[in-house]
Amino acid sequence: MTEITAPKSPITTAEFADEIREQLKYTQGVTVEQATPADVYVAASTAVRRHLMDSWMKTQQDMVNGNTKAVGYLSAEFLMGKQLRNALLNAGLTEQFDEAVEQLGFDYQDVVDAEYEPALGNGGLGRLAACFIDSLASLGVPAFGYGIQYQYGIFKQSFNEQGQQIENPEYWLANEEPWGHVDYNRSQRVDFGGYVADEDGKRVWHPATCVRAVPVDYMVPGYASGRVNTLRLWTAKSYDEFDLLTFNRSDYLNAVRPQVDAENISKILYPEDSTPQGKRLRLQQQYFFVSASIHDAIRVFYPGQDKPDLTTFPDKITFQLNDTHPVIGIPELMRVLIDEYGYDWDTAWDITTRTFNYTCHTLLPEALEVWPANLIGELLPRHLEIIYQINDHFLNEIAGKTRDKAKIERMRIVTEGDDPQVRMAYLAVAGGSHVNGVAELHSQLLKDITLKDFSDLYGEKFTNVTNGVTPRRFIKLANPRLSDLITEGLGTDKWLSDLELLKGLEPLAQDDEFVKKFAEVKHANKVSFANYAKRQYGFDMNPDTMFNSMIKRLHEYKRQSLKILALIARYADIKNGNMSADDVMPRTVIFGAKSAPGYYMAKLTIQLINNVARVVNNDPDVKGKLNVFFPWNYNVRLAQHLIPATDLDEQISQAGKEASGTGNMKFALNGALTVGTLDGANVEIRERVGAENFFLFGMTVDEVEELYAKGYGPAAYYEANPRLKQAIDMISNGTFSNGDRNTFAPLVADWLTKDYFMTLADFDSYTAIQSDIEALYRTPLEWHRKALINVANSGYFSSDRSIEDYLERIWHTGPLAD
Ligand code: GPV
Repeated sequence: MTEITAPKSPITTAEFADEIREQLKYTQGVTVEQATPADVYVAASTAVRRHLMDSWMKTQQDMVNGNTKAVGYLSAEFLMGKQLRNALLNAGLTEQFDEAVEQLGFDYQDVVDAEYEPALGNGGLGRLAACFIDSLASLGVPAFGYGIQYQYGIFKQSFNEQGQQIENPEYWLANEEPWGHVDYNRSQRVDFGGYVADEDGKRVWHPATCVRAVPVDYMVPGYASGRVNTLRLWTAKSYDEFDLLTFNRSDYLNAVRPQVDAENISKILYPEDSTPQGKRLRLQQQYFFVSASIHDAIRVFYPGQDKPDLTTFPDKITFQLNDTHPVIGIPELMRVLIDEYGYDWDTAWDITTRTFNYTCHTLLPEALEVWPANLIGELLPRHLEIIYQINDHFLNEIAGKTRDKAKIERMRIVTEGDDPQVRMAYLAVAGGSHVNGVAELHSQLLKDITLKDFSDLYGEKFTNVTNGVTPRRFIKLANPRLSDLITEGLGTDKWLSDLELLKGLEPLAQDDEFVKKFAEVKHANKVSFANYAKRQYGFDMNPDTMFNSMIKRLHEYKRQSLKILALIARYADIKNGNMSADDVMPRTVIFGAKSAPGYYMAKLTIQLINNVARVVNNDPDVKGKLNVFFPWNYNVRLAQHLIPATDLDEQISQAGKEASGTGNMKFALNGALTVGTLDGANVEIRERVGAENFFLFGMTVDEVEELYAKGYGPAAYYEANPRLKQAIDMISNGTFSNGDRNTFAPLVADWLTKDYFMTLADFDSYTAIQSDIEALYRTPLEWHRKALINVANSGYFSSDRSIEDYLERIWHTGPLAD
């Protein structure tokens, strides 16, 4: 007997169909006959939202009235993915929806497809924020996600004839958007610019301009918790619609200028990932959402109070800083406490440092945000004063802890010199209670290298919380076949809220019949993906080949180039007849990646992958043996389709560079085997699933360091390995550029002279492991057994577990009482 605990609404299909009809009629004003799938999508979404309303309101009331500290997750990115299916799941309305929509004469897939994906994030960091707010709600912890409702999310990617990336604006709000509720009555004023003056012994900020931050609220329904939290995304509006006087003089553009300037603040997401952009508008964005959120939290937790006792603020809410983007919140809270509420410095500092905590998501020192003090002074003059004061206090404090002058100098929050810079990561460590990295190895390296001086003096602040992913979206919604099989195997569906229960599948890995069922699920998922890829992209994929995926942002440190070089080497082997047809294990290699628009090397790598795909896929000599596909515009939706269909997953960054990775977790949970380096969370995945169930290759962090120290010369590797040499030569001689030798010359030159991430040095061990991979794949039962063992041992990588770690180690709060 299988135990089913998933939420199920008592509403019948007929009743839900009536609710959809009613929405169509009274909200949208169309009949069922006139309605398009997009209309039905809006109507059904509105209906689901109504079902969640009571829980949402109750959660908010309990949060304000109760005494459980809330979590405010401050993040410039929330990469939510589509909402409808997730809301249906948590409202217990999935079946009713599927049937009701069919009864109304629509295909439910068409209805679900009508939803635009809100792509308000770049990659892992933004998706992590979305997983975290899902888990917070599912655990019943009162929480706000605070961010920006960008009008344009991450760009829509396409490829031109030459295989180059083209960025197109993604106006996701072009159609009716039923999830966000624009709450004009809860808006906040955010000031900018101007000057600070001494008045009655106080510093008073006289801003030059202000914008209106209007909250757009999204429900964040928990799974089986009865709780619905809020994602509050701010949108920028002008206070003055336009200047009538100017308009009457027919100077239209100048008349609407204030409006344009204000609304520009939430216009567009910066498409940079792990590389900070020192842009004025970006700093405005950061301050805009953080200032609005802090004031919002005071409004929520001290309703109607003119003189609230803000010494209790850290007991009401704890703010998690998702990387350095919201760190301007530290001087902002200081300013609010001192200037707006009259607290003295020490009290304000005590409140502030108890309120904030900081998560760092990188190891690349160049990726830590730094702002010119001049720019901060121009936009936020009072904050700059406060930052300097924090810096002074901080330097005094550490002078009491160490006599090492050089160390003290290195730890300045604001650098000295003509063009002083504010180091936001340092400000975050000084101004908060805890600092965490996002995987064991990452947190260790933060302490040992990136933030060593700080961990020497403030060791107690440093901790680790390994990332996780939500099993609701990334197993249940993405992989219904596997979900059913897991439930069958465990005899319960409780694993969806307690993912460690997957461990119960381990004995079944010794049951050949169960392993065969597991293999059938994978195959069916591959067939589905092949159909999807045909429909969406026109690709012809053979589900009887190994599906080998590499999906992530295009970054040199992630080493897509290692994959492409190995692939070219394989192509050459087949073409040269170095491998007999029988030796070749047929593979379908699938890439998904966006590059930052200004990242030249990354864009050239995209172009190379596309052209390798073109040549390989059109070469009759390798037909049936090797195919390469690069579906454009990789996003959450594509991830949900591709991950369940993947046999082999690539996590091949240079050791010591990937903070954690979260794709690696999604793949392991969906029964893919990983080929990877000892980097980020790969280390912990391998520990849990077992070394024999993970394809490890490449240098370790220590070996990388040694090789840098010794002096790394990539050309020697090129000369020493004929397969590597041939692969690079093929790129140079124009094999993938219609004979043109210049197209990819910058890539080749970089590999041969710099190769900062040591792609060439790891080529040998990467290609060597391929024979292990292929040998195993030839015995499907053994392959799938190992894949199942991966699933069984990956329960730790639920974001529910990450949140529990945050609760225990950092936030010191928990679920609301019932
Ligand atoms: I810094 N990450 C990201 O997506 N964008 C950024 O700007 C920065 C980090 C990523 C890391 O690269 C991943 O290793 C990590 O898994 C992810 O953040 C979530 O922690």
